[in-house]
Amino acid sequence: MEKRFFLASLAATGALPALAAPARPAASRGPALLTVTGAIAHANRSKFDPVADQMFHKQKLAFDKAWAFDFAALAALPAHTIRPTLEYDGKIHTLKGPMLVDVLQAAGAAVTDKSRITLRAVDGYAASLTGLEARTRRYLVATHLDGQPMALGGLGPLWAIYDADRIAEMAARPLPERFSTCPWALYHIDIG
Ligand SMILES: Nc1nc2c(c(=O)[nH]1)N[C@H]1C(S)=C(S)[C@@H](COP(=O)(O)O)O[C@H]1N2
Ligand SMILES: [Mo]
Repeated sequence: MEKRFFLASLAATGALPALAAPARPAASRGPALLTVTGAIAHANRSKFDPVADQMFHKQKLAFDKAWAFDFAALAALPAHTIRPTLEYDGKIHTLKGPMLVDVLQAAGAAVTDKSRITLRAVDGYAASLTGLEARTRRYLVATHLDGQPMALGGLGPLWAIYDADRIAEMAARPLPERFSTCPWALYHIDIG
């Protein structure tokens, strides 16, 4: 059977997540920017390695199963654009990237409205939200700010963010209180 067809039929049976690109061998991938752990169906990398996974180790995290995304894998998912006012300058900015729920689906995560999702950033900052909030707030895993990829050392390379101006509960708050559940420099998502 042709490989592409085989993968497509696997996806159709639910054996593979529908949105997942065929897993590329680790050696041909770019560095993982985002690792999804917890309630996921499949792995595309090894379990937690106390040597290679030092930052996870320092943040006292470990996992048996993980799905890692490089930049290309995230860029291959349907991109959405939002235009929220950011708190740093009070101006409207454009953020683009895949929807968080699509990223989780591509990772084979079983997300329900009650799922507990932890979004964790490289500086250790973490935000906890439910599957319902991920969906209704329409969180993006933003890859671009105002048309540019975001630097590590800035807000990137990934920023979990929503369009606060378009979420009544957030728009009602002062700017500095709208984005507390939006980690920049996102690198890890755990599904409880
Ligand atoms: N990585 C990371 N993301 C973060 C934070 C942080 O400290 N680190 N602070 C959060 C909070 S509490 C707010 S109000 C906004 C703005 O915080 P900041 O000024 O630290 O960016 O970003 C959120 N995202
Ligand atoms: Mo904050």
